[in-house]
Amino acid sequence: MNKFSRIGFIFAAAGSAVGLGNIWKFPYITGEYGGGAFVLVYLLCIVFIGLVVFIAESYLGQASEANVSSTFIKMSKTKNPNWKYAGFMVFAGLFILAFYSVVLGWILNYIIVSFGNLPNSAQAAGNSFNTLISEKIGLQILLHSIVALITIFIVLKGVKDGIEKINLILMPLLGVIMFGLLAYALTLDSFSKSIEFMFRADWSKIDENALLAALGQAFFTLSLGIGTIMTYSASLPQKNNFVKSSLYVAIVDTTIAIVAGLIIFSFLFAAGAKSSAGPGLVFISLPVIFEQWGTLGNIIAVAFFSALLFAGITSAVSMIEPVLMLFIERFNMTRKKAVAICGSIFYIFGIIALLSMSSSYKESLTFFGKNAFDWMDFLTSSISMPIAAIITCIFLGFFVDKEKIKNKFTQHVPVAIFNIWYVLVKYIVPLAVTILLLNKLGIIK
Ligand code: VAL
Repeated sequence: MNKFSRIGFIFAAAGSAVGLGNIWKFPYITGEYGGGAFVLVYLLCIVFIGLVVFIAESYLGQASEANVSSTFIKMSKTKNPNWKYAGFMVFAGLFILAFYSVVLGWILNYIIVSFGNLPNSAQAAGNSFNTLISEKIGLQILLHSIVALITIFIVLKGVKDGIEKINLILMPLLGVIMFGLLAYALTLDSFSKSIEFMFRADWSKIDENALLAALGQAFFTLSLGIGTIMTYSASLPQKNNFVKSSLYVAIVDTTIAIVAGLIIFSFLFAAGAKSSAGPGLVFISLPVIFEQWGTLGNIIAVAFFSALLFAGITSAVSMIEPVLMLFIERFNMTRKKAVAICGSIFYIFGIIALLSMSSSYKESLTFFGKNAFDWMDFLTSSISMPIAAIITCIFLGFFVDKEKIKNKFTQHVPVAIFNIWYVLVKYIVPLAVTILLLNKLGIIK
C-alpha cells in the first residue's frame, strides 16, 4: 500500500476534519445557542471526547494497517471474526457524503453567483436560496453531479496521488483565503463584538440540547465514527507519532472553526444582521452583506465560497475512502469497481436528499416529519457517529490487549499520558456519550 508522508498525513487528516462542519455548521450552531458558553462546551467536547476518540482511531489504524473491518478483527485479543460488523460504520460516511455533496453543489452555485449581482435585501437573498433548493431541481442535480465527479476523479487516483496531492494543494489555499478574510474582518469595528459574542459565556442558553449539539459537532468536525481517521492512519508510516499528529489535526480543525466564526460574526454584526439565522446563515445573511461592499464584496464572496468548496472537497474524498478500502481489501475489488459502486450509492442518495427539499417531491420524501435530507444528517451525525465512537472505545478498553496498546503509546508519549487517555477511552467517554445519546433519543431524562 502507498503510504502517506508524515506531513501528507497531517494535511489529509486536517483536510478531512476541516470542512463544511467548520465554516458552515459551527458558526450557525454557535449562533443558535447564543455564542460564548456554547463555544466553551464545544471546546471541552473536543479535548475530552473528540481528541480521545481521534487518538483511538489513529492508534487502531496505524497499528493494524488495514481497512476498518479487518482492523477490528486483527486487533481484538481473540481475533473474533464477528468484529467485522464494526466495519459497518464506514457506510455512514457515504450517507453523509450524499447530502454533503448537495450542499457543496449550492456552494458552487454561490461561487458563480458571486461574480455577478448579489441580492440586495435579506428578502431577496432568502428568496433566491429558497428557489434554489425548492424549485431548481435540474440545476442542483447538475451541481451535485459536478461535485460527485470531482470527488470520484480524486479518489480514483488513490491515497498518495489523489488524496495526498489534492490536500497539499487545497489546504494551503484554504489557509491563505481564511487568513485574508480574517485580516479584513480585523479592520471592521464589529470584530470586537464578534470576539465578545464568541467568548463571553451566557450560561442560560446551555441546556441538554446544547450539550448534544456540541458533542455531535465535535464528532462531525473531527470526522469521527465513519472510519476516516482509522483508514487514513492505516497509511501513516509506523515510525510516526500518531498522538502528536492527532493533536495537530485537532488544533488546526479547532482554529479554523473559531476563525470562521470570528469572520462570519464580524461580517454579520457589521451589517447589524442576526446571528441566529440557522443553516441559511452563510447562504442568506452573508451574500446581502457582501452586496453592500460593492466590488470588494464580490471578491470577498468569491474567496469565501471558494474556501468553503476547498474545505468541503478534501472532506468529501475522506468520506468515501474508508468504504473503498473495505471493498478493495475484503472483497478483492479493483479501485475502479469500488469507486463505481460507492460513487453510485452516494450520488443516488444525494439526488434523493435534494428532491426531498423540492416543492414537488417534498411530501413523498418526508417521513415522520423529517425530510430525507434531514434524516440522512440525523441518522449519521446524531446516531451512527456516536454509536461508532462508543463501540471503538469499548473495543479498545475491553477487547484489545492493554499491554500492546501501552507499548505503542509509550514509544511516543510518557506513560502518564497513556494512563489518562486509557481511563478516558475505557470508561468516561463511552459512558458520557451513551448518556447523551439515550437522552437525545428520549430514553432517559
Ligand atoms: N469533518 C468534516 C466536516 O467537518 C466532514 C468529513 C464531516 O465537514
